[in-house]
Amino acid sequence: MSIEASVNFGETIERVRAERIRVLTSLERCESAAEAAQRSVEKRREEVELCQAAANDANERLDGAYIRLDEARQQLARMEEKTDEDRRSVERIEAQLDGACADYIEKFDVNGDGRVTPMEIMRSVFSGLFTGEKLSEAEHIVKAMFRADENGDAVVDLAEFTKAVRRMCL
Ligand SMILES: [Ca+2]
Ligand SMILES: [Ca+2]
Repeated sequence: MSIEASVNFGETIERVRAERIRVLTSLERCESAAEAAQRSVEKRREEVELCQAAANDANERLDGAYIRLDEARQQLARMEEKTDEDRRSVERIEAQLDGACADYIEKFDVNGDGRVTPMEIMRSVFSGLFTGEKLSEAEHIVKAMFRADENGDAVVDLAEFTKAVRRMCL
């Protein structure tokens, strides 16, 4: 080998060595970058799992809330149904009471003007509507009817009578 050739050979070896070092350094950098990326991916996966667990938990609680809401709605519907029933029942009782009041006024109302005077009540008493022990009941009724005379005109009309009876019964 000539001197020139051996110098060239030496340079070539140096270049190859330098290139090898450069490639190895680059490879190390790539490996550490890959490891960092791997760690980052694992961290992200853990975060995603935590988020999923939180979402599942929230979903379960939401389901529970929906069930409770549904139960509350059903209960409310049952209460409304019951309230309607009660209202209808009260209306029936009121209608019966109003009918009974009208019957009473009619019974005492001798001249048929829709109002009852003390004289008309007394006439009913003496015409045999009330006899014997029923007389004390008649007195009680007369007193009650005078109490029902709200505007003090000495007659009890159907409105006054109905109001008084409702006050006593409802
Ligand atoms: Ca009358
Ligand atoms: Ca009156």
